[in-house]
Amino acid sequence: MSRGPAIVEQLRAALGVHGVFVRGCLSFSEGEGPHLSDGTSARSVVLLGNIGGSIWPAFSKWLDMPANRMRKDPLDDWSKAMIRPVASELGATAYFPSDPPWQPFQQWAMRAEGLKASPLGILIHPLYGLWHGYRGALGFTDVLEDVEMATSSRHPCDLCVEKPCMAVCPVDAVGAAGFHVQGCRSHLRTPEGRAGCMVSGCLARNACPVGAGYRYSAEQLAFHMAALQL
Ligand code: B12
Repeated sequence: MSRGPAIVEQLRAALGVHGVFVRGCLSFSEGEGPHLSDGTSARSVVLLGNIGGSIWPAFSKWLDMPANRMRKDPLDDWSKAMIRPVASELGATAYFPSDPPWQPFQQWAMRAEGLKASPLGILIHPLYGLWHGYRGALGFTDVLEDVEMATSSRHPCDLCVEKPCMAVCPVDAVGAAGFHVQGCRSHLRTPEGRAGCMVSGCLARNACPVGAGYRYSAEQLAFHMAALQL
């Protein structure tokens, strides 16, 4: 019997209280997966992440503690503090999205959850829209079988005729040519950007009609925008 279901259960029990969800599981053929801490290649990866503002209550409480207020990358530090202990219990190698070398989290999510890219560059989920992200992933030496996870082949952007995300960016940073990072960042430093996107979040992301119920709170939006501007 595969240990997959027991691992998923243990992850849910350890991380669910922090708002971190098991998002998907994918397997690799020999030598194709990311490096494990023992130097071999992973045969499976389990993706962990937030759905809507699920992590915000636990993370903001942690961030309020005096020892955490001055951290440079608090969300990365928090994610590591939550995920590393359970990775160690399971004998898994933990990967984090912002740690170099960047692991292909979005490719993994496309494979594990069937997600597709939105015009913003971030993946759109049929239910959660653009309001989700990845907090870490765990690599295992074996293929985890019998793990039942939801996947979707539907691309919500195909059904969206108006595509409001592509019309609202004041500096056209979101367009057919992809996301223009410098244009976005320069705008965020202007008085208009500081009073607009920096306060209420990326206008293009906010304009997406999919998963509006999972939208981040004003506080969380401002936190992510501040991180993007750095
Ligand atoms: C570098 C990076 C950025 C750069 C983008 C530079 C660029 N032009 O590529 C900057 C700092 C600008 C950025 C911004 C944001 N990012 Co970013 N970013 C990353 C990071 C750390 C590495 C991407 C990468 O190169 N991976 C390496 C390659 C090998 O992996 P890959 O899966 O094959 O790569 C895919 C991406 O490169 C993607 N891609 C191509 N062009 C762009 C452009 C943008 C803006 C993004 C986000 C992705 C993207 O296409 C590739 C094929 O699938 C990833 C984490 C990760 N490890 O992947 C997060 C990540 C992609 N970002 C994420 C997010 C949420 C954002 C922001 C919304 C955050 C914010 N503060 O608002 C913004 C997006 C701005 C917007 N359009 O609204 C999420 C996306 C989740 C999702 N739903 O898909 C990730 C996965 C991090 C996470 N913790 O979940 N990001």
